[in-house]
Amino acid sequence: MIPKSFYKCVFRLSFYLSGEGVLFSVPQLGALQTHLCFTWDSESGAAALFMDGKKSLTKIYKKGHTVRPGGKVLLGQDPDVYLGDFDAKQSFVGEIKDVNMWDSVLSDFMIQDLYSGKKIPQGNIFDWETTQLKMNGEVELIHQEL
Ligand SMILES: [Ca+2]
Repeated sequence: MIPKSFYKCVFRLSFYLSGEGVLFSVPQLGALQTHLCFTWDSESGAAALFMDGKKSLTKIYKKGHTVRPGGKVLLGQDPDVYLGDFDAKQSFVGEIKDVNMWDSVLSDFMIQDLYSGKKIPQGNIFDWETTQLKMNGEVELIHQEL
């Protein structure tokens, strides 16, 4: 039996590509900002999560799967159908910023550079600075000087 206190310090982050997701157990998110990066290589299926620059064990997820172009990215929502059927109780409450997406797997060093604030080429699928955000519900957009 696992003691109850064990559950208090473990938190799950998951990544989904049509159907079953891949889950990573990580320390619980706290009041301080956390840097998260998820990598997935379609050819090998290698999937890993980086939390504040530290890499998880690699899992194999959807080897050979491909992602079609022209999709949409939803932040802070859990859609039950494509782009819809949202439930306010399942929405993210907190702060999200600097979300970028690349079409290739960044090296561990690049991810550590990102975490430590060094500039690396911005996401080539989308990048936070030039992406048009469309907000729904109670979302505040706050501009911060870097
Ligand atoms: Ca849902």
